Amino acid sequence: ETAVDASDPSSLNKHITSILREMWDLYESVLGDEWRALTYRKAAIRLEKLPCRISSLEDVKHISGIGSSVIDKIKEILCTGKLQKLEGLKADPKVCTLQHLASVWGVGPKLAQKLYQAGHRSVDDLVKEPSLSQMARIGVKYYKDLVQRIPRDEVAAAEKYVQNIGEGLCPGICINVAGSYRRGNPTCGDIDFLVTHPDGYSHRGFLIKLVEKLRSNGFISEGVHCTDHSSLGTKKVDTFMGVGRVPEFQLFRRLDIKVYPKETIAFALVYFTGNDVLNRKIRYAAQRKGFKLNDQGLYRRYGGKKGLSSTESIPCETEKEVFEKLGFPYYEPCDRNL
Ligand code: DCP
Ligand code: MG
Ligand code: MN
Repeated sequence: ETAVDASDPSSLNKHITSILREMWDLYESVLGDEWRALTYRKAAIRLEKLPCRISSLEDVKHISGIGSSVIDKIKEILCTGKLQKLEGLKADPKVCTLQHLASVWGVGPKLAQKLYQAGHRSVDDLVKEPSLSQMARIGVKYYKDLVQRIPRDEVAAAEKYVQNIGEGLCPGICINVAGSYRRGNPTCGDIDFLVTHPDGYSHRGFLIKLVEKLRSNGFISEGVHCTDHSSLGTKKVDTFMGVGRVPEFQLFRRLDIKVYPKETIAFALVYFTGNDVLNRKIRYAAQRKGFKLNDQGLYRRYGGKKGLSSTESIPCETEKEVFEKLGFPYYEPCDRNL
């Protein structure tokens, strides 16, 4: 029996949600089945918000918003304490190996399959694989560190450090960590820096200078600097993805740095604060209202759901404005863990 912490409603149904979460993770990161992953994810998060413990089949009747196939799985968990389907997947040596390979940064479910077919069975094997992308090679090299979660105080130290370096290179530059850190999570998977400049032009060419400086002082160890075709974006976004170590800390961490002009920073902030489930909801709300939303803007759409959209974004200076224009209720960052 799982211990129940009365102060935390999400622990009330851990006996069910821990299994649903395992299914979610397997489908998403190992089997590459996003739809099934989302189904389990939604169910797990729904149950984690229930104020009461589900302990009998009778209780299941009162859960709303979960499809019948997952309801059946919840019933099975209640009756037997486990889920046959999960037991089967976990007992499959191929699934275990795929899970191990896909836990490398830069290796997704598809590549894990390919590497498996090429005969690889462990992350150590991958050192010898010549076809790996630069990102996956970094993922292999720093594997042991990158699987560790990052405590908030380390992210805070990283933010302060990079802010100082940035200010020295370009006065007034605005650098903040978004992602799970901004949502207030106790630990983070990576550090997501967002950069802009209030004068509207000094952000240009800044990323190269920043990365160069952070490399020379040993903060950044390795990484890839690219001009990203952002999600459906009309313009390109200056991006760095790599690995670094915060001064006074031990482990190498994943770093993402993205630079946006000030006109688009509100949209970027919404997108990179996430989480991804909220982003999906907001995008969907935008679509219903005849808009298209991405990390760079909010565009009016002509001619139905798949129709063309305007190339000029509707201006928004703050996150609140973005939510408002969509008629979407405003959520504080700490309430964006959907
Ligand atoms: N994002 C998204 N869809 C994706 C990937 C990312 O909408 N497929 C957005 C929402 C995320 C944000 O970008 O919150 C940052 O991406 P991360 O992968 O860094 O995720 P988080 O910071 O939310 O979590 P973690 O602690 O795992 O880094
Ligand atoms: Mg992150
Ligand atoms: Mn990230």
